[in-house]
Amino acid sequence: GRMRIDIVTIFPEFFGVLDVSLLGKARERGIIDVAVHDLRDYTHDRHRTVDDTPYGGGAGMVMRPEPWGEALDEVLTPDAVLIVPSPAGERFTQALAKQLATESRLVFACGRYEGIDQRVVEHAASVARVREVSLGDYVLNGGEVAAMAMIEAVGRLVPGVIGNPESLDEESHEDGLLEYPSYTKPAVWREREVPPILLSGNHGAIAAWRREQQVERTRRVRPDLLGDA
Ligand code: 6GU
Repeated sequence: GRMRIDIVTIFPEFFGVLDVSLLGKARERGIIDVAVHDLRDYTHDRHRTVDDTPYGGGAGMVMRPEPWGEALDEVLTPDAVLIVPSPAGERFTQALAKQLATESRLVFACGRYEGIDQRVVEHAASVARVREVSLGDYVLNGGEVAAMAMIEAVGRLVPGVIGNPESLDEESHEDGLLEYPSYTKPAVWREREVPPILLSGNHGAIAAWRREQQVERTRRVRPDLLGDA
């Protein structure tokens, strides 16, 4: 275990939720150390300006490089991976989450508006490893919610965060398939029965049924995951 996460954002209060649940406990236990930094603390003008109009014209605002430069000078060390959430980034996957979970230091640069001046990313790449990462093909207002999703996906893979690590082996995406459906007591609820095979005690038959459910569900809702097979 033991991971340090720094987050730079103009909305530090967004990250209050990291105090609760699984990640909150991991922080209390000292496995994950999170520090949130307000980008506006690295401005020097009266209005604490972080954005300006885009060169070349166009809609929206772009985050100015100077406050980002000063913030990253403070938090970005050569051993860190800088993650820049962006709809223009590579796709975030369980494989990337696993890779990031082995790092000792992650820095998240949460941009708003139409993004951060690209020179910030280029400069950062001369200091540390940089990944521009997207959650998927839709647009959020800024990187904060995306960073939160990535921190949760990565954080739960850090050794010691989850009590029962075997539970990680049976989830969606672990074997390239979606998860099988789950049931618990009562055995009949509102006249709906739990699939009888799950009550059979036949562990081989149960494993085969679950695999069949995984394949069927994946073919129905995510055929792209199956490829040509
Ligand atoms: Cl990482 N950022 C933003 N702004 N929008 C997104 C995203 C990230 N991933 C999907 N949409």
